[in-house]
Amino acid sequence: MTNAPEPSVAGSPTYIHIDGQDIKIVAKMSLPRVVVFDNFLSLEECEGLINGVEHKIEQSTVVDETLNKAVAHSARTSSGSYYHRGQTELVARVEERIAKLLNWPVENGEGLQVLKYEVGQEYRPHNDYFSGASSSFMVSGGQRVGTFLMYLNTPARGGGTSFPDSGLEIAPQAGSALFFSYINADSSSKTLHAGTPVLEGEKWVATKWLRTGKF
Ligand code: PD2
Ligand code: ZN
Repeated sequence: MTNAPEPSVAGSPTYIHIDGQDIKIVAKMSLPRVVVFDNFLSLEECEGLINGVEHKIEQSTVVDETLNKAVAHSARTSSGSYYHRGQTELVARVEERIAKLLNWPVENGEGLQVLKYEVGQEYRPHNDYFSGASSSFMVSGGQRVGTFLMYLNTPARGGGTSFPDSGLEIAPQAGSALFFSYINADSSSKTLHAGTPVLEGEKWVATKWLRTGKF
């Protein structure tokens, strides 16, 4: 293991095979550090992750580091829910696949967050790392160093994940996944990003945040 999550894409393989899943490497970028994958999840796995939380989704929150708690905010209009790490056989299998793909221990990952966006809903530009060195969110696991975002369905229009500093936008496609990392946890990582508004249909994603230490 290295000191940062990173897929083994040196040498430009077109596929990475993990436990019977042929994961396609679609695109990579060095700054921001971004790698896009297709066929990370099967369609059955996408449906399973949605079905497991659909009955209990609630208005999403954002981290307020001043109040030291998660609060509702107009910048994030989606709804969502969480899985604890290893909560179901499916969740454990997906987490194991992420750990192998990114060469990063399962124990250094937060539980999976699942988000649902309806037409007009979005997640405005933000960073996933914590800005305050003394944030209470860092007591367990330390700083976030990477994000692995899995697209669970394909909205008809809109709902891409954009990186405004570089003009990059990833289109959501069921089963595909976006990895980006920010080892320095500051703006030099160029990982400011947004979930653009869904224009038609709905969008479901699952996010795994990766920490420096055991979470
Ligand atoms: O749903 C997205 O595309 C998105 C965009 C930005 C999700 C997140 N951030 C996140 O979960 O942090
Ligand atoms: Zn984010």
